[in-house]
Amino acid sequence: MKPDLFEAPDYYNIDDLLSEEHKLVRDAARQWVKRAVSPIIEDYAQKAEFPKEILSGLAEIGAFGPYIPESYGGAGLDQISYGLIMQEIERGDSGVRSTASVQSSLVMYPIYTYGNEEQRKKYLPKLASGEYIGCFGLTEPNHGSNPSGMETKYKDMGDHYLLNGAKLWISNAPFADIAVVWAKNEEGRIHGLIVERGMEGFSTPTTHNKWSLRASATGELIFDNVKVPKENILLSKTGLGAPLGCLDSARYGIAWGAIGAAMDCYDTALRYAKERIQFGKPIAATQLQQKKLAEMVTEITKAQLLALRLGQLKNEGKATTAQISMAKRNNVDMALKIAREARQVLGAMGITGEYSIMRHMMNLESVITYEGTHDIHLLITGADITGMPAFQ
Ligand code: TGC
Ligand code: FAD
Repeated sequence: MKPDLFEAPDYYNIDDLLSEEHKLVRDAARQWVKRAVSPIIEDYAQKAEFPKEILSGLAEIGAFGPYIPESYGGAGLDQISYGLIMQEIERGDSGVRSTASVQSSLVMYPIYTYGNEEQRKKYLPKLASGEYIGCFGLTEPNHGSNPSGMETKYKDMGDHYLLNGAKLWISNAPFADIAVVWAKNEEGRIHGLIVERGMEGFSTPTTHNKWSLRASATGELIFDNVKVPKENILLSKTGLGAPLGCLDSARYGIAWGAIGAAMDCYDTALRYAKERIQFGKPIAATQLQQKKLAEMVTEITKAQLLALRLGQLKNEGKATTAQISMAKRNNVDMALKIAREARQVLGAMGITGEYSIMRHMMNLESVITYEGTHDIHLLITGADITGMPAFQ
């Protein structure tokens, strides 16, 4: 793979709207990605393996629980810093950002928000340091976009809960130490349970043959009469709103992360177009390639402004689920379109692992599907503006 010469576009001087802390956090993450992710990520993607050696580095840049208070081991940062960290990590690879998103928003967030003090103290510091890696089980073989139909269930056996069912497409599952699992009780009410590796009847087979997010480990969660201790239930919020609340936080991070992938594709294509000579001049001097590059930087700039405003709303506790959906949908779609265009700017070289673009493009095919598909986010916006949900 080529050396990482990345320079971030900032066409509208968005840096001027960031605080010194935001820039420090962002720059530390950017340097770390250049140093620790870029040199190795293509090899890991080619061999379809997650680079576990980067876990401690992710913890050091504050990627595990950026907004979780320092008293629980988190970085105690605001939502814009969280977004900027996700942007920088996804600039390296969406699969690495996935691991950070799941750990922060889908495992630490529910334990912090819906758990009790004992659970927070037991799990959060270890998750923040990367000593524990977590995963989040919502999707099932028969229930993806409509998780309310989930079949995974648990029974109160007096001194423990008995958990049965299966989850599919679970990021980090193959090596996770703990899983936050959403299951129905005997009355059909959804609860979160913390399941630990090693509990009898709990297994996590790996999902193979992915063309996308190859440097992220994906797997199943199988629960065959798993005895879950009673102290492992998350009680402060129940019902579908509990997992959906976690998704709000993860989708927000993805809205920023997608900008990173898009920036990397744009920057690579711009540099290549200036250097590649055809018909006696750089292809960057042709109108057709300029159209591609000019549209890319325009769309990145719009996405940056959307994410930044959403971050301000999130800091004020005012961002709605529908606003988050709009940003996730828009920014991931923007990044995927840019990856496809950037790939063409590089001609045949664009299909090789010498450059990051094709890997980003393949990764973004998952990002546009997980955390709510492109269609589902459109329907969330539609329901919000009309008051008439059209999911069924
Ligand atoms: P609906 O009737 O709309 O809502 C059910 C209950 O939940 C409440 N609610 C929320 N509460 C908190 N936060 C939110 N964001 C909420 N959204 C809804 C709602 O008020 C209601 O409460 P109540 O008290 O009235 O019961 O539910 P629905 O069944 O009609 O479904 C709506 C829909 C389709 C939008 C939703 O289910 C959905 O978002 N589906 C997409 C599923 C999804 O995103 N799955 C993601 C799995 S995790 C993942 O992909 C991780 S990838 C990570 C990585 O690797 O980076
Ligand atoms: P389906 O719900 O079957 O949808 C299929 C198609 O139908 C889509 O195009 C969809 O938009 C469309 N559709 C569905 N409903 C409607 C409707 N009402 N109207 C119109 N069109 C509709 N899940 C987890 O719980 N945890 C994880 O960590 C996790 N990680 C993932 C990692 C990867 C790499 C991938 C690919 C997925 C992951 N997921 C995870 C699962 C992901 O959230 C689901 O794939 C996603 O929610 C969509 O569900 P589905 O694949 O079952 O598609």
